[in-house]
Amino acid sequence: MFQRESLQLYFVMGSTNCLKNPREVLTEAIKGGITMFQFREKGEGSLVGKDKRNLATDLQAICQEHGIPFIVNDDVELALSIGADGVHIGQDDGDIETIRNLVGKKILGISTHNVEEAKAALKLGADYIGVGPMYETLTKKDIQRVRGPKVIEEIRAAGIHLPLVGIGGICSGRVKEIAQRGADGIAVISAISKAFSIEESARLLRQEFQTSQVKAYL
Ligand code: TZP
Ligand code: MG
Repeated sequence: MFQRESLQLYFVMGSTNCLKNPREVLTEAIKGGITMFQFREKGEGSLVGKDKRNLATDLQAICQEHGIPFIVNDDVELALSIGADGVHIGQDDGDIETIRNLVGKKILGISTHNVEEAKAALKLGADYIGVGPMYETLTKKDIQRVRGPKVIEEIRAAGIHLPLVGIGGICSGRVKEIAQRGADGIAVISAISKAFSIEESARLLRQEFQTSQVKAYL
């Protein structure tokens, strides 16, 4: 069963986001307190085929060892073949209803940008939604316009209580305004993957989130 508490500090990454071995990066991030992990192997220079699968299964094993849910971005086939805990998809990653049926009881996360998409995700049976981009980011090139944390408030005001994480450009100092608007967590790539101390960065982000979370939607 998926628990919204798992979203508190959702670390997303693939090999191209890392300055050293992604296995080490993930291990340190777990030590620092991440609560969920998404394998997002995409973009220029990313691994494909066997190499991608090998990295996925290595990272999955690390997550399993520590009881951290392991989610695969986009690649439903990979997720199913290795027995991942779930899949995360965007608005353009195929027919969401079909994917919901394919993944069955596994966790399904959907990227959304506004109230309409959040409503649709709820209808289609998403277990959680990612909402963004909260801020400008250099990590993803094809982002839609920045919405800011306000969109979280709009989604909650529309009566949508789905588990929700903010994503995009989130770093220490920017966590409070997301937590206070009713998010269940933050999803981050570079603030953890490129940190000087990955463990410390994760610890700080989790602490910042926990101290300002508003639990109005539990
Ligand atoms: N989706 C919207 S913004 C983004 C994704 C995957 C990138 C987030 O990366 P960072 O480094 O946390 O800004
Ligand atoms: Mg996608």
